Amino acid sequence: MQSKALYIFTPVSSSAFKAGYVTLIGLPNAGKSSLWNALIGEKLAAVTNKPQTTRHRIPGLIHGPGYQIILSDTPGVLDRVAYRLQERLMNYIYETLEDSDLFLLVYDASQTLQHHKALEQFRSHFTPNNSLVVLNKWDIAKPAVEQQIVSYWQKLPLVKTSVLTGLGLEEVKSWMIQHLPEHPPYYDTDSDLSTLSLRFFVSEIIREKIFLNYMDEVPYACHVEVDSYEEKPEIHRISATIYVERESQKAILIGHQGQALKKLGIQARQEIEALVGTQVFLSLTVKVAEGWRSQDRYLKKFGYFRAPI
Ligand SMILES: Nc1nc2c(ncn2[C@@H]2O[C@H](COP(=O)(O)OP(=O)(O)OP(=O)(O)O)[C@@H](O)[C@H]2O)c(=O)[nH]1
Ligand SMILES: [Mg+2]
Repeated sequence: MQSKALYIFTPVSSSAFKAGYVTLIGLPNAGKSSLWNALIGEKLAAVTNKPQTTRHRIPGLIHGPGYQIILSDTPGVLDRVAYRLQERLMNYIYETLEDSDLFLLVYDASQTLQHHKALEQFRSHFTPNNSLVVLNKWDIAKPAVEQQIVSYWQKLPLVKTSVLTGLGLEEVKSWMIQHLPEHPPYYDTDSDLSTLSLRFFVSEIIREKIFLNYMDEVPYACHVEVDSYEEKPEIHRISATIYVERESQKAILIGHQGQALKKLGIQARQEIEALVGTQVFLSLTVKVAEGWRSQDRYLKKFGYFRAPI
């Protein structure tokens, strides 16, 4: 018992320390980003009711006595890609399949298994030692889904979760800690919640508000770049550009007499202020980058050929 207490309260030797890369993987809209935020303990990743909200691999850090988890959120798995951007998003998933220690296979329990076939392509990567099936949205689950998923995955352990009620989140965390490999920490144990920059998360807040405010294809045609970020103790001055694919989308984004863009700006500013804890001045510009989702030159410029910083 004594040695266990010692293990918890003193810096552990590198051989006893557990650290590893855990990836949330699942179909669009399953609740991966919601789970990521809940497990990290801060709302940083964009969450919306529209599929394909997440467009990057987003690493978050969870530290505790003797362990460090690098938890990656990922874009939803697609069974078919329609344009070049989606191809790049799937690449983030292939990357995690190669370099992750553990996987959380996230299912939307309010959908039938039929809906989940896209994960089939990666089936051979998931074993009882490295994967946990997470049956999320249990608060609105279809009763038959549990049995379907249990018989589909057979030997994989399964936890029912609800981000809304908190059900199962501690179990998911315990499973991760238990299954992490012994490894020294990859990052300082007092480092921030993510290895990505505040600029990245600010652009994600703006993009999330676009997803929440606009219909149909418009959110999918938007990319957000933070052009400048000036940080003073009393105010953060941020200027960002929203790129769209066509002039008609620019008009929709701006709205009659600029009202739609103004509303978007207010919502984004309020959430950024809550995140940084100080006053924010946010200036938004809309530009057209003709057909950017299908063109490598734009995708490179917008960072879809590398990890975000
Ligand atoms: N009822 C309920 N809704 C949830 C739960 N978890 C997430 N949601 C909702 O499900 C929707 C999708 O959540 P996200 O976290 O954006 O899903 P995602 O898997 O990251 O989606 P993509 O990024 O598009 O792949 C949002 O409207 C969430 O509020 C849950 O446990 N219960
Ligand atoms: Mg997401």
